[in-house]
This record gives sequence, C-alpha cells and structure tokens, in this order.
Amino acid sequence: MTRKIAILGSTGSIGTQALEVIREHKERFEIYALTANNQVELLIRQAREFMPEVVVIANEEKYEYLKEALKELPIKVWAGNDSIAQVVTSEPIDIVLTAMVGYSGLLPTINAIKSGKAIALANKETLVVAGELITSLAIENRVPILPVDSEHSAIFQCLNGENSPIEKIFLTASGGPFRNHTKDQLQKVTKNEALKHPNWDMGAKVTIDSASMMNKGFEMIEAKWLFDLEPSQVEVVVHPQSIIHSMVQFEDSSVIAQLGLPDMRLPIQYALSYPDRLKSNFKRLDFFKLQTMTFEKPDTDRFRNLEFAFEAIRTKGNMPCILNAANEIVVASFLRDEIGFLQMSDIIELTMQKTTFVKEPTYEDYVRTDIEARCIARELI
Ligand code: MN3
Repeated sequence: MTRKIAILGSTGSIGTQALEVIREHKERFEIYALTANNQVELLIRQAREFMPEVVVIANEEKYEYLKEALKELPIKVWAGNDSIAQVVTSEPIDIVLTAMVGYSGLLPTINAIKSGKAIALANKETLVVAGELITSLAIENRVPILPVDSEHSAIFQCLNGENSPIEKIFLTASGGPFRNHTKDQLQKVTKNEALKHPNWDMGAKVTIDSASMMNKGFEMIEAKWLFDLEPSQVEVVVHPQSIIHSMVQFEDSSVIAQLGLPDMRLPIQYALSYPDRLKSNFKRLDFFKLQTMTFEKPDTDRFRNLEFAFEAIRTKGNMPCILNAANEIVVASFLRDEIGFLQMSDIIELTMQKTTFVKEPTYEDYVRTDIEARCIARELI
C-alpha cells in the first residue's frame, strides 16, 4: 500500500528534497497535498509532476495565477493559511510532513494530530513554541511524531529496539561558519557570510539560526519534547565534520551513535518509510577518506543564544514561545541588513525580559504571546 503524503512547505529546502525521495520511491509514496507560501512557479511544476489532489498557496494574491495554470488538471486549488490548516485534516492522508518555516507550522500541526495523521516533523519551531501541547496531543490521539531533523533522526535511530532509559544525549553541532570567530569578528559578519553553511544545504532561516547557534538551542528543546528528557540530559557537542549526527548514552555507560555524510534526504526518507529502511543511491561514508573527527564544548560567551534556549526551557510556560518569536523577528531583520549579527542576541534577551510571562499557556496564550513578543522585538530594532 502506498502512503499518502501531504507536504507543507513543498517549495522549501526540505520540501524539494522530500519530493526527490518520493520520486525515487513512487511504489511506496503518493502525494496527496502540496502547500507553499509564495513560490508559485515551483509549486505549479511540482503539481504537474506529482499530480496531488490538492495544492494550496498561502499567499492569496497568487491564487488566480495558480488556478489558471492548473485549470486543465484534476487538482483542487486552494489559498490562504486557513486552507493549509484545513487540508491536513483530509481523510486519505497518512503522513503530514511539516516543512514550513517558523511559527506558521503550529496550527496545521495541531489539526493534523487531532485528525490522527502521523507527523514527519521538520518544523522544529512547532515544538519550541508549544512542545507540551503538541506532545500531549500526540499521545492522546496516538499519533507518532517522526523526526526529520538530522540530529533527532539520529537519536530516534539509536533508540530503535531499546526500552531502557536514556541517561544523556549528545546533540552534535557543526558550530556553523563562525565557530572560530572572535566577538569582534562576529560584530562585523555579513548576511552572505552567515548564509554559507560549511556542511548542510538548508533554507535561509535555519542557516542563520545555525550560524548564531539558535538552531542548536531549538534542537535541544525539540529533543527534550521528542524524547521526554530534562534539559540537563542534553549536552551540545560541537563536531565540525558533521559525520556523527548525534549520540545516546545509556545507564550502563554505553554510547550509541548514528553516522553518515550530511545529506538531509536520509532523515527525510527514514521518517517517511519508518520502520523500514529503503535502498538509496546517496553517497556512502568512506572511513578511509575521513581523516579526523573532533569534538569541542560550545562557547556560550560568544554564542549566547544557546544559553537563552536553556534558560527559556528551564523557565517553561510561554518563554520558549517568546524566544522563538523574538528570533523570527531578528533573523528577518538581519537578512534585511537592519541589525548586526550580535545584536540579534541582545534583542532576544530584552524581549524575553519584557514580554508578559504565562506559566501554563493555552493555545490562545501562545497566539497572544507570539504577537506581543514580535511587537516588542520590532520596537527594540
Ligand atoms: Mn538539525
């Protein structure tokens, strides 16, 4: 039986790589829905190739153009964020791949879980913002959350067949392009330098987050919720070669790691085919070419965002949601050359201090917090 898949964010980096995987395994997967924010031309090409039941464009101004382009095909064309939140509930869908960027992933993910769909989770912000809500909903609805993030996929693979408790997780980080920069150098880096990641090919938002180490902070929070850990059980290890994608240490002292060349198609494919492993033509790791693997402690003096993430998750409540909202604003602002690299952390820190704290937030509180924190961060800029 083929699995019917909805890809939210099909024109982004994860979305296009997911379609590459699906193209190679048409006997296993079928596309039911594709959604995109703005990139209407690519969405049209994808729709023609994969013939989904539904396509949705978030930007409603592009609806007429999309509808016209697909009019001779039996594809339903919808528009707007409400339609994205709606399409995930369609009965035939088996798996929803959440590959959109940022906070916008929250509502569609909630709806998909409530409709009993398996979640292939690439949108880590969903768990950062509302990890407690998402994980409890998933348990309630008996829905699996399959990690697509390479580190969490690694941990998930290390846990295959294990029933014993985790003692600790080593979450590996490449350290990004500025690993060895001094504070003075960091002050002056440009967006083009920040957009060049040494190992991974990803979208702009996550690439900036990687350069600022916010990505690793988010991934620590993501790991906490996915694997039911205390923040103190997650240790970030800088491993610039990105060969070990993360490790699990058990209570008997044994450490299990998952290795591979950095290629996002592997964790995407594993999330979609789980529990099976599918044959791939991805490049193999050659141990004889691999000269060294090195490991360092992260420097939270130069990369303060990592410390903010630990602080946010220890504080709990809506603090991680504030952290995420502030970060989305500063990253967008940095990409428009409005603020410097280190200023991003300064604004995040102040936004965390100034936004109203809610100890036990509901979904509506998250919505309010997101608006308030964005507003405060914008004012600070
Ligand atoms: Mn990652």
